[in-house]
Amino acid sequence: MPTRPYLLLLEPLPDQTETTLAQHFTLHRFTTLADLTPIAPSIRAVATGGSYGIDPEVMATLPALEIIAVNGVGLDRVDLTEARRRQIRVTVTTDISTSDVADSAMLLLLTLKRNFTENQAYLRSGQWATNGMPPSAHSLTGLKLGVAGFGRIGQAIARRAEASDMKVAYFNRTQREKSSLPFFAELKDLAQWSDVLVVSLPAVPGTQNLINADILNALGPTGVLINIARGSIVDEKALIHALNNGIIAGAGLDVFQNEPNINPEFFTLENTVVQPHQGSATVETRSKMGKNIIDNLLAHFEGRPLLTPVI
Ligand code: 8YV
Repeated sequence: MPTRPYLLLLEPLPDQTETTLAQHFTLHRFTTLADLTPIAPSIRAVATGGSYGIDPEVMATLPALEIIAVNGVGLDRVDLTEARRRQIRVTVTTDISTSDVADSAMLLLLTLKRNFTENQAYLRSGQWATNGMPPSAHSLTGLKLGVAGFGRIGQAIARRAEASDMKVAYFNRTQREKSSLPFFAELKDLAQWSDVLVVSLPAVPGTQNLINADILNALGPTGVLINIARGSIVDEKALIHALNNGIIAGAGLDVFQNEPNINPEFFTLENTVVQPHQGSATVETRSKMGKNIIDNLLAHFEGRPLLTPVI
């Protein structure tokens, strides 16, 4: 029987996914470069998370690498130029997480607007019986929601916002002819128009710190920012300043710079709701993403076309 190809796991996958992978591959879990070095020449495949990617240093130590299967849709931490140069195939979990990530944007928005966190704490501390009702929250109905980045996830957020009776417009690199929603060619104009600005842009060099002080000023003192894309798209210093000084009203954040060692200011900011990069983290979606990883890797090693290739 031929030896099973060596697969380097850079980020843990669901148990079931790892069990199936172990039936077809010799798994090696990444710990340190030193630990990887002896086995590095044998590694032919990598499985990694979208937010984890692969360090250029790690990629450089794998001379036999043929394929990188990304457990996500973000490619900001994979050097695609180098992958192309080395003819390494790259796959992503196209469209599998779209609905969950879009739901996550609405979850953050509703949590913020409807005072969910405060109301739950209020009830649990027994204040309902002693102090009566907490202060009323704010409605989504009629608010203007601007989607920055109108790809699959941005469009799914727009559909959900429309179902919540919000007005929706979008900013994108190019106008989507198929959409009848208002298009803004300038992000600042969209921010000015919006009560809620949702970031669903890809993290590419051109979007780094795109949500800066200027955009936050345009969003204004009643505006809120929701980010379910990548931390690198938001200038966090400017965001923290804006949140602390009433330049914007609040933020709902699933993603941060330097995850998981995020800026500790986010631990205590009152007008902010946060979660640790959970957009696609449901059992159902993660299991489908895991299947996509397995199917792409098996297709590659069995000489069949990849399911969801980027390269
Ligand atoms: C995951 C993601 O949290 O799709 C992406 O790019 O960031 C998320 O779905 C991530 O891939 C897990 O590391």
